Amino acid sequence: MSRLDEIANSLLDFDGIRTSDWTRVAIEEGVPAVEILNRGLLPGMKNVGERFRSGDIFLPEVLLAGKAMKEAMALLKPAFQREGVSRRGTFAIGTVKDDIHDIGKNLVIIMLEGNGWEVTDLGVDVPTEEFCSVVRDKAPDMLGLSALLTTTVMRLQEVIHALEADGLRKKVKIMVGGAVVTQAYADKIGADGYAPNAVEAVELAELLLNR
Ligand code: B1M
Repeated sequence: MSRLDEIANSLLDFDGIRTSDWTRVAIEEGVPAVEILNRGLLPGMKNVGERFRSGDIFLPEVLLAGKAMKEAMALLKPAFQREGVSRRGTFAIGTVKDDIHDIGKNLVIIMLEGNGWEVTDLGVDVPTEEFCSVVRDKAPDMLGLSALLTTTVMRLQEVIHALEADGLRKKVKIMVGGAVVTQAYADKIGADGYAPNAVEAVELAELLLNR
């Protein structure tokens, strides 16, 4: 079994120690961070999600897998930075109000930082007003909004409306993402862009910055 399969399987076993150990081994053996992410951690987490949806596993197990993924991502962060390039722009990002999912957002952050962006992480369950005050006070080039639930996706539009009402909308480019978000929804609410994953988020951020 390859290192990357070991990583994916350890997530399915909710075994954070093994996930971190195999991630460390892969890094030491020179496997690029993006490979460890795309061919180890992400397939493992996808399977966890599928098993959760089909009722094979329950929330405590998902939490354990999420924690294992977070720890492995912390190990990958320096590798992403080493493999990254020069400084780009500034990016503030958070998960919208009533939503505490942050694994995907944190991945986006790691990839952005690894590609030279200066990122402010606003965290999870971020009130709409906080997104507005960050744009007002910190004037980032980009604002990123993440939503994972059908019950929180409407917050994306809420933030855009609030920025418009405060006269701030034109001051920042807005990127949205998260499992429940689609390109069609992003277009409908007037976001500047949508990315389905962390790799494309970085590509899109660069595109939007230069637009
Ligand atoms: Co939650 N959860 N969860 N959960 N959880 C989902 C999202 C769900 C699809 C599971 C399911 O039913 N199959 C479902 C949502 C259903 C829906 O609304 N359509 C769900 C539910 C229902 C819930 C609770 C309501 C469960 C409950 O309490 N009954 C609850 C809600 C809590 C809340 O937020 N208020 C809940 C709780 C949790 C945990 C706390 C246990 C844990 C979160 C831990 C954490 O994040 N720290 C958790 C997890 C882990 C999941 C699943 C299994 C995995 C999510 C994940 O991390 N995926 C998830 C099932 C799934 O998505 N398959 C599920 C890996 C991650 C890398 O992908 O987050 O999609 P993702 O991010 C991607 C892209 O979306 C994109 O790039 C990332 C990297 O490629 N992306 C962006 C994300 N943000 C972006 C922003 C961008 C651009 C791209 O620009 C700004």
